[in-house]
Amino acid sequence: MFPCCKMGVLVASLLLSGVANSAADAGLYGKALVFPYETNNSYVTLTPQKSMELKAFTLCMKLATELKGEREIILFAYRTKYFDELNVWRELDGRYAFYLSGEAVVFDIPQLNTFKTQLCITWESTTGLSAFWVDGNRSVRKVYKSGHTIQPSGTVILGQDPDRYLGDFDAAQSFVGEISDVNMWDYVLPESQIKALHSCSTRHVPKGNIFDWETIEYQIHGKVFVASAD
Ligand SMILES: *[C@@H]1O[C@H](CO)[C@@H](O)[C@H](O)[C@H]1NC(C)=O
Ligand SMILES: *[C@@H]1O[C@H](CO)[C@@H](O)[C@H](O)[C@H]1NC(C)=O
Ligand SMILES: [Ca+2]
Repeated sequence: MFPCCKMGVLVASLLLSGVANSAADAGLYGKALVFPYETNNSYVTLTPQKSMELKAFTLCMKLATELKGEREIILFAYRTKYFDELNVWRELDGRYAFYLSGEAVVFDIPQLNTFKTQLCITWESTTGLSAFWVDGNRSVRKVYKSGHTIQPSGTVILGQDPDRYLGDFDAAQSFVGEISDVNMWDYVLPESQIKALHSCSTRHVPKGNIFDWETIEYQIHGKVFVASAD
């Protein structure tokens, strides 16, 4: 059985790895990041394998949270010095959105919940076609920011929304729950591969060339725990 298929029931195997400014770690195969508290200082930075100057992407992650109601939740933040280049949110009104330095494109999809949901986002600059995918099922497509290029040399953060590089976090926007299987490609994966990722038949899915959860380079700040996914 592949670890990606196992539900993240938290047992006693929590490891505290929250030493600020510790050296980067690598590889989270079979693991989940647990954000147990609402804080303004706990987060994880991810180091991409290649430049994030992007004219297309597929971003996938598995998320579980019990946050609900009128609450913004940051799900992914990629920020350069002055701009939010790619931020993914659950908005106050419960819809989901991503922002490419500017206004958002907003989608009405099923809510995240206490069980793992595989959320993917695809975007492609030439057409601007964008979509959210929930457990392998695609939302309606929207046209957003055609011709745009995401800029390189920023930092990816899980758990907090940086209003400046890299700080001004707001606990009321932080992520509380579990994140695993963060994978990202610099192109749009076909539907068959996004569905295969969800059903764990990943043999024919190329590994993420920006982030690959099996080898991902990450650094934990504050109270974020690495736990076995099973
Ligand atoms: C962060 O949270 C702590 C504890 O709740 C609080 O004392 C502090 O002022 C907060 N810092 C910022 C920058 O909001
Ligand atoms: C996705 O689609 C499948 C097959 O159409 C369906 O069984 C499943 O419930 C859908 N999942 C979600 C999260 O909508
Ligand atoms: Ca903010």
